[in-house]
Amino acid sequence: MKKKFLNLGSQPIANSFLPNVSKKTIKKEFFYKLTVSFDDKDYLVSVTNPVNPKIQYTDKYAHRASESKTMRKAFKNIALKLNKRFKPKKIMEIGSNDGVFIKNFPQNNVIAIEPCKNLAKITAKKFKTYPNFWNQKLAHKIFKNKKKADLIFSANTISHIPNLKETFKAIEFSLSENGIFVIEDPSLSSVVINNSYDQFYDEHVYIFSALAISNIAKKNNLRLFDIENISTHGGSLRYYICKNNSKYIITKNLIKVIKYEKKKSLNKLSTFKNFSKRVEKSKKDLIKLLNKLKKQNKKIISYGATYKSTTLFNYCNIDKRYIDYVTDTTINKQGKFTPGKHIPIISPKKGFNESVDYAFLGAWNFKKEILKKEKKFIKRGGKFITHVPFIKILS
Ligand code: DWN
Repeated sequence: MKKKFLNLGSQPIANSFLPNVSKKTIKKEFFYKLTVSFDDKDYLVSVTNPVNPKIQYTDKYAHRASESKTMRKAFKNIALKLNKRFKPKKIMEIGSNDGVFIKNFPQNNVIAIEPCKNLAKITAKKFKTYPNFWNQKLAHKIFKNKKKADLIFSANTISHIPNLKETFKAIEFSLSENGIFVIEDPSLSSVVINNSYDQFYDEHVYIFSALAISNIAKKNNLRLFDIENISTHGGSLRYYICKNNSKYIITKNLIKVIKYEKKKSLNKLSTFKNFSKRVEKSKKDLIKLLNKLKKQNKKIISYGATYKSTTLFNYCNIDKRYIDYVTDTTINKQGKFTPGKHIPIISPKKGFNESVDYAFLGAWNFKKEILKKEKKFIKRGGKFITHVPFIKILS
């Protein structure tokens, strides 16, 4: 039974960056009540009332997976690793975004699934691309009476799909006998430990745990056989799933992770009720710090127009009273305004300059890459603010 444990208030669609802030544009903005629930039957943590995917994944989808060096490197490494371990001949990626993963494979061996038409157009130039949502109908269209996939990969996508039964049934149909399904998504343990409540937004219908994924796989004639902790997106889990009667046996690492999650009580509602209290404290502490810095006439910006910071700004009611503007390297975000709080987004070239005293880390999951890149800012006394795992000024 699903029980609500977190209320993040009225939220816009996380990637609905506004082209302008005219009354007409603002009037049309869509908001929904974002609450998060825990299901004590299958241990799934999910957005209680998911938003219709058709209003999320449009032909103007903003996120580009290849925007950060960290992710380009991460996808290259996993592609090499999967190639070496499983030697797949037929590869499919669900949620191929701008091709940052599939570009590491020979183009004739790859099928890309990407419902956002502006992104599907990019991969279609080189790879067989289906600009559709993943479901059983599409799976039958691609694989019926054809060689099945040896590797199906999906990063930061399966957690975005409300109907897991439909998704996993379509996967089971599409996999070869010893084919493997590899997914990676932000991990529930990292969200709880980091207090990174901004990982909850309309697209992140689920924040998975190994316990939950294991349950979903079992219900669909599949099984989780291996797992890896990875550092991307603030701490993610990479799940290795195969058909029930496949040759792969459960690894020691998976047994260890399942044990760890039980020790962290990720299968108990009380864990998430405590988490919710820490989220409320984080909001209070952040506003207190921003008020103090504004009283000292400090200029504060936000670094990275992330979907995550949409949740945080709207939950904490942070707007231009605190944040002058947001800088972001993604061209199609520059010149726009953040969803809900309408803070202007400009290029780092234009906005990350001597006038800035503090930069809130909207893209905290790239802290290492950013601190390395912005050494000059830090040297001249500029400071970063983070909320993960608690509110602090990075010295
Ligand atoms: O799950 C999702 C993740 C993978 O990407 C999607 N649902 C949506 C999106 O979420 P996000 O926007 O929170 O993702 P990122 O990758 O944390 O976004 C980073 C943003 O920061 C990008 O817009 C690029 C920008 N950036 C920057 O301006 N300077 C990033 C780096 C590293 C930089 O140095």
